Amino acid sequence: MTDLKEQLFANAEQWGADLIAVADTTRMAGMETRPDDLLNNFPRAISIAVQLADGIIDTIVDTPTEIYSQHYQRVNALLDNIACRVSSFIQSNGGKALPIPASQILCEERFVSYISHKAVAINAGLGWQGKSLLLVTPQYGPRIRLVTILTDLNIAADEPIKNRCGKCTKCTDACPAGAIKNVNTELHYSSRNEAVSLSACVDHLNKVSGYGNLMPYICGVCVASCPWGKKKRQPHQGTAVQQNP
Ligand code: B12
Ligand code: SF4
Ligand code: SF4
Repeated sequence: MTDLKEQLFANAEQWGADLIAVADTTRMAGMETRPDDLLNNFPRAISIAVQLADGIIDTIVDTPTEIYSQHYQRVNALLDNIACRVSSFIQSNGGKALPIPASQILCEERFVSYISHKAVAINAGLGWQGKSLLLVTPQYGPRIRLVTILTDLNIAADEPIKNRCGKCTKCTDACPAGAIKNVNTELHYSSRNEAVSLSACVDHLNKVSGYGNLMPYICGVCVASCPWGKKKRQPHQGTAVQQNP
């Protein structure tokens, strides 16, 4: 009989996931969530990534583009769709599921959501937290968007992977707001401001987005500049879904 985790991963891939892995939520104890007890009764968090189209990301040189804004919305919708289907699968197999929206800002003073998708992805080993604060994956660099499904399903957790930023300064050099501080981390920063001046980033986003056909709070320069996202894609080998050994 196929293992439940394998079945879930294969289904998620069919529904549009490019990367998927499972985090042990006890590793995230003490992390800020809304509400505080969000992770109680959810020992696992499934992290899913959908890759962004290179043709779109390459239109971003130093400012967000209208076509990026559209793509951003479509990929968020796809992620929310996959998360709903994964939740139904979990519940049909006797588990409880809580899908976290791909992109919902709950407080525009502190800029937080229910839980950080990046923190879940780091702890599940989908990638590492780059100097830009973004989740950088070996396969697509930061050219992905993320979603999370919390669950009590009894599935094995995956392991975090090592940071591979090294001496690279590309995102620091490219950021039009001078917000990225070129500080590295082994697993994750203790606070966002350790790596990025959040106020400089937000001020810049307020200048360049949120009018005309541009969604608020988009920029994408740090996403576009990372060399890990510019590597030639490997041909699809039958499974694009990552499962750590
Ligand atoms: C609010 C928000 C913003 C705010 C604040 C950004 C920020 N860095 O937090 C603003 C508007 C500025 C913003 C900007 C951007 N955003 Co934004 N944003 C979000 C949103 C909705 C919530 C983030 C949140 O709650 N942060 C709270 C803080 C506390 O968490 P954090 O920095 O993510 O993680 C910290 C801790 O959790 C800690 N951590 C990790 N593990 C552990 C374990 C323990 C025990 C502890 C204590 C801590 C810890 O590590 C981090 C410390 O820095 C998420 C979606 C989501 N739900 O995650 C998208 C998200 C982070 N944004 C995203 C993107 C792409 C962007 C932009 C590039 C804009 C754009 N789309 O063009 C910029 C990038 C700015 C940057 N360099 O960070 C993507 C990131 C994808 C990726 N590859 O990483 C996300 C995940 C959306 C998605 N569905 O994919 N964003
Ligand atoms: S989103 Fe733009 S302003 Fe903010 S850190 Fe990235 S490149 Fe800099
Ligand atoms: S551009 Fe370089 S330093 Fe920045 S996240 Fe990518 S690899 Fe890390």
